[in-house]
Amino acid sequence: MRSGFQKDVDKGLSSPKKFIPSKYFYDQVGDRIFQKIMSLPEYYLSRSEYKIFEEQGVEIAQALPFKSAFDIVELGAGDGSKTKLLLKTLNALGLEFTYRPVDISKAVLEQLKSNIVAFCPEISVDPLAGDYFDILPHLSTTDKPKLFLFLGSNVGNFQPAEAEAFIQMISNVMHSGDLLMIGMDLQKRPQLIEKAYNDSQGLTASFNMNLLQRMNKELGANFDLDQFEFYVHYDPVRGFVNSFLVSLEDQEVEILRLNKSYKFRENELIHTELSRKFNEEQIERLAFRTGFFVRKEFMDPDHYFVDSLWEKV
Ligand code: AVI
Repeated sequence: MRSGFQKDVDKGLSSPKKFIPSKYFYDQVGDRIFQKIMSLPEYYLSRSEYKIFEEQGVEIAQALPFKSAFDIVELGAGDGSKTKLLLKTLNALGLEFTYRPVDISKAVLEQLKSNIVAFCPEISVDPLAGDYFDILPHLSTTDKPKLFLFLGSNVGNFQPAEAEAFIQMISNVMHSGDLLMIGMDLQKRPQLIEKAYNDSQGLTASFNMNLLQRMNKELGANFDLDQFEFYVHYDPVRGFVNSFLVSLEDQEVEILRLNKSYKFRENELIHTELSRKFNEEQIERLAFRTGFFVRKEFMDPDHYFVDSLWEKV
């Protein structure tokens, strides 16, 4: 049977406009490159959101209406470095909650749990291992109020219709009065945004190129990395950063595990990622269309990034 990666690569490279979903950036090498990207001077996103949690934890706590114990369910928690700041503040203010990070990987969750417990042993952590689609429906059966977290501008990596469908899926398991906090990167000076994805050290380029390396390693492909180039473009009208790998010549690549060859024309593009930037109106509209109203917004001092707190109607 074909793996998800095999199916997605075949689908993407057989399409008239070639693409590979950006979720495949994150193998071990990709994870390491992404960690480095987050420390780049140009990549303001992580720092901006970190500042929000560092400086506005008390205000976030004050915006939570829960009168009894509640669950904090985090989708895509990563290493929890931002979330633990918030959890510590909520705990120090005497709020009673259980932190329930959701991830497909048990190993990631174990690591995350020990990070949180080492940072603040009083926090109760109850990880949920599995696919979002399997886990979410079970959550609606516990009657505790819930705060969902979907941070880090991860929502920006979905196409607009997919983002709406994903939020709708979360909304469907929520009860009236439950909350969802979404981290979104805001539209700002185009040069600043473009630089975050076109860094001087070429880390984002390697992050993209790693997709080719990953296909070589895992699927027995024979991509010649010198025959592809990274290209990124920000469209300030739509708020879309689109990343691509460009074929530098007419070439044919064989992928052994797929028993197939794929032709690339000179200058043909493989779309690798959308990193969407939002404005206020789009945020309000997305909230409204998925059954929420915007309760409060938390921004960093430069107003680069927002953690938008939505209440389920
Ligand atoms: C994970 N995600 C929000 C990052 C972004 O900014 O779209 C991934 C990334 N791609 C290039 N640099 C960082």
